[in-house]
Amino acid sequence: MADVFEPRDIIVTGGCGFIGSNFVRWVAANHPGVHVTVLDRLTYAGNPENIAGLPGDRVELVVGDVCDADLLDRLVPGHDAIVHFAAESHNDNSIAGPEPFVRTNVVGTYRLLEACRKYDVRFHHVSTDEVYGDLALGEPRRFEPDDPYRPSSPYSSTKASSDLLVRAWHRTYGVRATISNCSNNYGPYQHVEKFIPRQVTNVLCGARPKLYGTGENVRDWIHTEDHSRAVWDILTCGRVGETYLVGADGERSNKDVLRAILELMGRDPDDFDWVRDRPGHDRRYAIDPTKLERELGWRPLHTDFREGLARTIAWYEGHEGWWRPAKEATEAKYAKQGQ
Ligand code: NAD
Ligand code: TDX
Repeated sequence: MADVFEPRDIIVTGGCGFIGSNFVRWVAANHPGVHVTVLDRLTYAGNPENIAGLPGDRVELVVGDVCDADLLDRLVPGHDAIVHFAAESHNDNSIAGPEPFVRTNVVGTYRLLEACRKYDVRFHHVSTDEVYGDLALGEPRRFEPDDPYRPSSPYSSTKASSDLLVRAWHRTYGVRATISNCSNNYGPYQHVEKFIPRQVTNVLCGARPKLYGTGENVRDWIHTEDHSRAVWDILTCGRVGETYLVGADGERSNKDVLRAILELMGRDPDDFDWVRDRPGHDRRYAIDPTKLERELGWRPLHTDFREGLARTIAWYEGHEGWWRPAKEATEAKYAKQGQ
């Protein structure tokens, strides 16, 4: 294990999105001595309500763009670390319109790396297992940190590009950086465009869930709180320059997840529509988290997926005021795509 890094004043980009806001709430609850500055542009995916109610002397929101170099010059000096969650994150959106993905995910990461280089600030880059492409259904192999990059979608190719920038800024300029590549997250505050919240809120609205293609595609699910703990462990105890894969042995086909949602919501498990497949749809993701477990002693705590799913469904049932405003526009976008 590397020397322990003890940050006191961190910037969390994208801290009003799904995973970023869960991370900010987790840090506020578990590390009360740490001050968090959230830098978030508040796109359609960012919602300040996600971090509402946290103590104002410990969590501060700056509304701004990670691509804005002047803003970074004002904001970054004096902080010990940047934890970078901000991104355009939805594959289907990247297929419909890739430009914002190139801008935020590639240029935004470049600007943050330049600020870290200039002000000697530590950087943790939050990335995805999708940079490794996909695996065949049914094969035993899982992704490992040194696997080649083979991204399939505009989204995953921009995340792969940003990972490569981080690796280069570490090697060439000595920026103190770490990278985590995580599998599919689930939990509260996830936007209704994503698979699990879309299906749950469809059922709550009286609409039928929508399954792409054959429904055989496999995703490796992890509760977002386990991801938060992993990011913290890597930031504070990980070795600079290293990549850690984060996953919780949660492989399931989309069809199985959808049937579980319908069962837990008291519906017929076959009561859904098959819709047009995603172009270039990755077949299977699966993470080997051995490095994270061996080096940092991280283990997932949310090991019962069905229970986590039931609690997530209950959260959406109890927070209609949170998801309802985004639902109609999201479904209108899907309808145009035949999905
Ligand atoms: P999200 O779409 O819910 O949130 C993204 C946040 O970034 C939003 O608050 C948005 O306002 C903000 N943002 C977007 N562009 C910005 C810009 N130019 N400047 C400042 N803020 C900006 O995303 P998420 O699902 O929470 O994902 C967070 C990170 O985790 C992403 O980097 C994503 O690639 C990665 N990741 C996600 C998953 C997953 O399952 N969702 C899995 C692995 C990795
Ligand atoms: O309505 C749907 N029906 C359906 O069958 C939707 C929205 C999705 N799907 C399928 C596509 C995928 O196989 O469900 C699976 C999950 O889809 P998404 O929630 O869009 O996630 P995915 O494309 O796997 O990417 C997610 O995990 C990795 C995040 O959105 C990324 O940000 C992260 O990097």
